[in-house]
Amino acid sequence: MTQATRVRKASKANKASVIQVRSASTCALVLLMTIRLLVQSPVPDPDVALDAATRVAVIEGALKALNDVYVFPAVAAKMVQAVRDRQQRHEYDSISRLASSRTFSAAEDFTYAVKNLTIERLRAELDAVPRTTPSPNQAGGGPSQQAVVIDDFESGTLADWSVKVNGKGGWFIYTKGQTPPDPSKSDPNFPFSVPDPPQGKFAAVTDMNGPGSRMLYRDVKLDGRYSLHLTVFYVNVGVFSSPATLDYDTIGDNQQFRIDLLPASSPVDSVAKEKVLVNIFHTSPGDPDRRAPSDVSLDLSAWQGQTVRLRLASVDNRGPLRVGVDNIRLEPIGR
Ligand SMILES: [Ca+2]
Repeated sequence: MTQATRVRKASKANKASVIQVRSASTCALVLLMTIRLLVQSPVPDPDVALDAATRVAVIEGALKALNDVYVFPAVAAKMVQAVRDRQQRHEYDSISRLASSRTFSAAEDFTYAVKNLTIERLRAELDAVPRTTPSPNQAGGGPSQQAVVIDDFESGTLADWSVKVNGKGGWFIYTKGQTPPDPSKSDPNFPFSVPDPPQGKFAAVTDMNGPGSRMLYRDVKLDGRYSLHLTVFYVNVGVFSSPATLDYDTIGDNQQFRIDLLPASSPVDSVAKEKVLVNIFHTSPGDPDRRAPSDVSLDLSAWQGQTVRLRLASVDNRGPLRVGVDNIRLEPIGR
């Protein structure tokens, strides 16, 4: 997990700018911003004094809201821990007052206030950058919902992902389609040559200097009805074949790129039907040897409320199959 903490805007072309909370240390920022924004709230009512018990209630409310609404549960857990650590160090003890437009008298009120005011005021403060996932309180017809960016790779890292590689090569961040991200892991006999990143400056790509199987995956909490969208491309030197395995070290050919949704509990290298919720994309024998960057999408509303695993896998033992992805996002459905 990167330690870089960033709250940033999505591309201007896509007005659906999105909060990207990228590290455990961001939790402290969110909480402090929450309290700071509440303190700075332009409301006429006098401040409310925060005694120790009330301060704890605010923190607990923020952590509960985080767990309830944050889209990446593993990240949320680390963020919660970061706040717990700071709490242990008494770093929040100096916060003694809270501005309010109402009188909060119970912990439940603070929980409500944190859940509702935090995200909304963060949005206003950050030039209308929307939340990472819809608040349950707005799911039934509140303001129009914004896309949730799972990753556009503009962080320049794969720190939010897990990678499993068998054999040669790997998943990389790249920025120039004619420049291998790691020349030592790129086959010079078939030089790296893929489209430039289709969105922004960075995208994710596989490169290799020999046969292998390379899986890129992360867990996503679907806190509402969404359709998944991602920009997908590939450049294939070999001949496509699609056996029902991600094992490259087989007697037969295995040359394929597939994207699947798995239960979070599934083995990351399984393609067994009972281990896969749905296939999102796959190559087939006879497919063209190049795919220009283009959108792939799938309605994920059947898995609303679940934490699922998004897995991108490329296998090659017939020559380099370089695959890429960018601009992975969730678009709300029906809101
Ligand atoms: Ca990008």
